[in-house]
Amino acid sequence: MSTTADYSEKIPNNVNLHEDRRLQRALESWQPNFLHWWQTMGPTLPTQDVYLRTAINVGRDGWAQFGHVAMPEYRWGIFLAERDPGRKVGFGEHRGEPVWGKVPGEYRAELQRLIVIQGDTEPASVEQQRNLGATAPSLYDLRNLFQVNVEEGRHLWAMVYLLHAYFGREGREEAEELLHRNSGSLDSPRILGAFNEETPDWLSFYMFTYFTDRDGKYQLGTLKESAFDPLSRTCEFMLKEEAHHMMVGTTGVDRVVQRTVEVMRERDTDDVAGLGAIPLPVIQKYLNFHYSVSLDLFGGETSTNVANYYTAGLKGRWLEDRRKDDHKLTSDSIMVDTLSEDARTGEQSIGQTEVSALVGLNTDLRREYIADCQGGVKRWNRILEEGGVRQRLKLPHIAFNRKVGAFAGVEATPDGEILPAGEWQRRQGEWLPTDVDKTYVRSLMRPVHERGKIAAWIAPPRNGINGQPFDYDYVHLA
Ligand code: BYC
Repeated sequence: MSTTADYSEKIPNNVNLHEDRRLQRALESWQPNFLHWWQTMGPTLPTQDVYLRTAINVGRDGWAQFGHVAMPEYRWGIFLAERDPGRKVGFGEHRGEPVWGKVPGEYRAELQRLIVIQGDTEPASVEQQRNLGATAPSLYDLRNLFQVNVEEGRHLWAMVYLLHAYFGREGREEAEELLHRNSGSLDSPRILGAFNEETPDWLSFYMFTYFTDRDGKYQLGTLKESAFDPLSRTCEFMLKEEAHHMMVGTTGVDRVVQRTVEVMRERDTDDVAGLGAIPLPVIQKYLNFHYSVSLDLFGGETSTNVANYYTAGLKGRWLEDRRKDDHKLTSDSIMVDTLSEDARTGEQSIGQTEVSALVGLNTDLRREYIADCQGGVKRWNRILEEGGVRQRLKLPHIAFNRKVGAFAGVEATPDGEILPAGEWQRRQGEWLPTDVDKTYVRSLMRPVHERGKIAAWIAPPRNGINGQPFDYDYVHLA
């Protein structure tokens, strides 16, 4: 493997694709299907070119180049992080053994499933965001949207490479299916719930890139630990690109909050609806929605799937090598959130219960994620505080609006109070965006496609991209 990508090839790669003609041919025959998918399901706004980052190298210094690119000609490629020849399995029953360069027969089905689920999310997000270009608040934001989109496309390539290279005919069939399932489709929806939701406006986009892309960060972090070395190295490189997606979400919400604070101060009112900014209670409702659907992406609080993945060495923990235990967890336990029912009164309450650490691994990962999400809320609240505003944003309770896991069967408030079904129906508009809220947010979504200009509902960014100023010509529209 070389660290620099070979761009003379039809498919840029650093995996010596030319040495395996069969694989190269198979991927080259998938390529037009991918491009067809991009043209029909990808960004709808016509552009001439976009100032994009393209991965060129996986080495430590300088891994990407920037330049104006016509999007359909973007060089989607296959990049794996450098191989560590001495790498050993870090956890589970194979701990200490050399990592695997091929898929062990006994773990084939599980590995394929994990790769397909991961692969399915990438094109799904592009589909969800396809119409946002038409309402971008600035050329800077438009460029960031497209950067996220092309990189999610590349992440699809990353998973398709693994399917083609290591899973034979079944892998090739799964790669086709990744282009056939579509976000929100009634007949063949995307696999995970959050990826069938709409991203109809830019507040949703920033919340999605903050909360849902962050699930991606944590899931990729656990797959990076995998004993299946090609998966590990693929995820390691994807995480590099993912950092920009996090930045788009974090600073996007920053800028919305910032602008709301400015308008609240200028007009000396909490009620900024009608004044062109997004009211804090609406921001809170969007946050509640995106956070709760993203919590679902971690699976159930307890899961035998995840216990098996860990024991087999397929999927580790977040920062596995920093954990101070035996990395096998066969005799450890963990407290997980649970719903219990009073045998006498039938009353339900939220509590905790002790389970084997292995079956509680989804909870372990979700906790790492929640702690990270608190960081965003803290910084948004700092903006409120510095702006002299007394309201604060917060993460809703873990049981709020859940469709997967222990709390799927109950309705709880953002404070964790369990509600009778009728009351939830009546009150959910206090906590989740209503049609009125969504219509208001959408009414603000008018395109600002002029260089150096920005929509009134969001503050400009502090920094441009790659050292360029905010008023740079990031996108040339068609
Ligand atoms: N929706 O045993 P359980 C990203 C199913 S995001 C629908 O608790 P497990 C990105 C589950 O499949 C990261 N179904 O689940 C972000 C199982 O079905 P079966 C994506 C769900 O396996 C933004 C059953 O319920 N990567 O990269 O422990 C933009 C019982 O569940 C859901 C991954 O997720 C759901 N939310 O954990 C672009 C990594 N949750 O077996 C990209 C790979 C669960 O009974 N996936 N189910 O038929 C995994 O690690 C695991 O499969 C999951 C689920 C964490 C998803």
